[in-house]
Amino acid sequence: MGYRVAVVGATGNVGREVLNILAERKFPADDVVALASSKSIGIEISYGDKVLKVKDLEHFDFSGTDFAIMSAGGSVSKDWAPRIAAAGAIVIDNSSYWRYHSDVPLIVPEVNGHVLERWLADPKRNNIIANPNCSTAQLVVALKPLHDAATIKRVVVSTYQSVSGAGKAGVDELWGQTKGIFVNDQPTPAKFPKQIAFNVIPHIDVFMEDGYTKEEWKVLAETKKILDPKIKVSCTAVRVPVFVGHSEAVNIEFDKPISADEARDILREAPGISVIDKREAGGYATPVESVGEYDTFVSRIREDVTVENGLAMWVVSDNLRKGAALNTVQIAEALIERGLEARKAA
Ligand code: 11C
Repeated sequence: MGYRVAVVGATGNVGREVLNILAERKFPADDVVALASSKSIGIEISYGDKVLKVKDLEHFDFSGTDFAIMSAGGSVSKDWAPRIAAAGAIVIDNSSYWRYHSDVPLIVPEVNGHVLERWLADPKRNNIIANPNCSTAQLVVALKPLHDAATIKRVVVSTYQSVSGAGKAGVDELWGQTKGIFVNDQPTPAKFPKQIAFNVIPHIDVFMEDGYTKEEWKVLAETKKILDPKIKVSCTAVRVPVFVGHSEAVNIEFDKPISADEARDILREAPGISVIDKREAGGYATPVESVGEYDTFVSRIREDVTVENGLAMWVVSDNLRKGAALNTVQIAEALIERGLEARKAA
């Protein structure tokens, strides 16, 4: 018997990508339903070679649903995740709302999928699993195999984040400003705080008291929760005029030596990673090549000679896939691999 999946927030960039990925990966679903708020009822969206009509979240009966994959924003997740979970479905939530709750696992299957075994066996589990921020997901996939080889003490990461991380409004703003500049229209920032076309903006999400932004804090807090609370992380998060694909320049300090050659060999064998690292023009990954891919790409691996036991590298991934939709589907797959059975239809 197959699983019943509800995609909540199905009309958004990430919700649509969840449907694509469920179809592409032939997720063992008997039934997939697209849900959104009442204003989207009846909108048609693709699920493989089928077309689904969006249904109203408010009136959907979740009894019998196995997985609710939510990408509808924090306030919807805050209200709806507990209600859906109480109906017996496992909620896999893309928003940041549940990520930092101590009783909610924050999962990147290649990194801490093992946590799900204990979670599944816990009769008191609250049925909510969180998906990390896109910048964190690709970072921890690349750090994990290196951390296993030589314990990581400190990470300094600068992100180059695409506008799709800010949703459709971000994509539209880059597109509109780029076209406008060619006809001498003055760019009017709306979604972003400054002009994004032909510019970069060192500010994502709100400012915190210590001067870091919330986006930067998320990378720190989530890396600790997923990988190791002892790792120190400093992040500078920057929005760049790229449609899809986040990039990261990462400097890592280990507790013992690890050469660039060793790191390259380790990363080549690691799950979810493609190493593209020729020391020549074009011998590295850029965000454009990451679009539509499952893997996180690691390039420019070299020893950081400014610290003891240091490495530097460049990490690129499709932020709508590994950073969001793909990871949620992989969490559902990881639960099935660990023995979760489909519920009997209500
Ligand atoms: C961005 N990383 O690029 C953000 C989007 O906490 O899930 C995802 C925010 C989050 O703007």
